Amino acid sequence: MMNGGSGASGMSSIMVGMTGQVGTPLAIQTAVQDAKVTPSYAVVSSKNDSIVFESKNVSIVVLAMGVDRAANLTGSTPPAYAANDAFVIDGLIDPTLVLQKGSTVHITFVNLDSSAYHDVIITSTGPPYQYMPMSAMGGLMSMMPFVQHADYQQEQAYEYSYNASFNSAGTFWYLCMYPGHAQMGMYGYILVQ
Ligand SMILES: [Cu+2]
Repeated sequence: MMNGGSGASGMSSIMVGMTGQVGTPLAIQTAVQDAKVTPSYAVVSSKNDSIVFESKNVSIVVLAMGVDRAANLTGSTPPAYAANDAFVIDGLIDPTLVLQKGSTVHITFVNLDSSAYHDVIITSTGPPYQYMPMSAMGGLMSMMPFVQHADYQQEQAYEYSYNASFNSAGTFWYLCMYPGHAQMGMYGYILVQ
């Protein structure tokens, strides 16, 4: 396991290398408003905590934050496995995303946490995840830098965008690569059919 003493110093050097001023600034209010705009091709079910996309050209806004903030923002209850941090997509917490094979997803990631770095990546490797999820990333399909937390005094957040392609049917997950976050349940499920 990677949780020993020698792993800690190696981890801090990785974190120094991967954090910093990453992401484009935007107003927190803008991010919250963007997240409330659901495209016509997205069928959002709060009952199933799922979003079915009826287009192969998909755009999503993925917000990262602590579970309490997510519950306040959405008015819904985080899944039981989400211990600390969560994603909010189209007003749902860690929803299952149902995509069509051959889809391209334009991901706009915004960190709305007040204190922690986050990112969102796609993998075909399912939970449980280790403290350093990199070690279980045989199925990594996308990568992005960690984005700094929001500044609630200045009402400013940071975003980072990229495209992910799903060329084969199957099961995938989106998760945060920051050490410990996926291990503590910062992930959601993707079904490509
Ligand atoms: Cu995170």
